[in-house]
Amino acid sequence: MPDPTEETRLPPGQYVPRGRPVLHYGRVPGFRPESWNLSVFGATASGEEIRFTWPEFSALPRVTLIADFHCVTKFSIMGNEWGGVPAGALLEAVPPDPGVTHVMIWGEYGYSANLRLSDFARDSTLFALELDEKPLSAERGFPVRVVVPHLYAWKSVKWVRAVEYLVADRRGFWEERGYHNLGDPWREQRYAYQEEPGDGPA
Ligand SMILES: Nc1nc2c(c(=O)[nH]1)N[C@H]1C(S)=C(S)[C@@H](COP(=O)(O)O)O[C@H]1N2
Ligand SMILES: [Mo]
Repeated sequence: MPDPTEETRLPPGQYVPRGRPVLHYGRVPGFRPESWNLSVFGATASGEEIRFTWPEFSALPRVTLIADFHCVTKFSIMGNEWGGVPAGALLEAVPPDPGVTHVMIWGEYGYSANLRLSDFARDSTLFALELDEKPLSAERGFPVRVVVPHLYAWKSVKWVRAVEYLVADRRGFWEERGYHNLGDPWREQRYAYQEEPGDGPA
């Protein structure tokens, strides 16, 4: 019998696979705590780039969040328990310039994903350091990944290293390669050809 609560939580066209698939482009990076940092750059209110060292970032207050995870290739991973720093806390620590409308999240090796500031600022958007009360595994994004549960999972950048504040929208890695600029799974915004005027950068 399908679990009826799970059924109403599953966006159109998605299925629940066995286990928890791991998916990414390229190889898994290493982590050196002495040289790791997380940079916030672009249109910050101060005009300065701010860099969090590993001791600084890992000491930020954390919350836990139970959320589902929807990959555009159609599998969904239900009920993940993430622990991490809310994106709102980062916005408070490093205020954006009033003209900021979007952010680009940068991972290791140049992977990137763009978000509207309103999507980034949601309470459910986290910089996750833990999954199921344990540090992330290397292939899930250790030490830190972004989690944006209300959008397709390609926006949930693993091995995150930077946040760029943008005053105009710009496409990230998959958004440049034919995927939808917004990526709302409930509206099945999978591919760029489905975009309507205003959904993407001019
Ligand atoms: N840095 C980076 N983050 C990434 C990706 C990637 O290729 N590189 N792939 C994305 C995609 S398409 C998916 S479905 C999820 C998969 O997360 P998981 O491996 O924890 O299931 O990571 C996302 N984050
Ligand atoms: Mo994905």
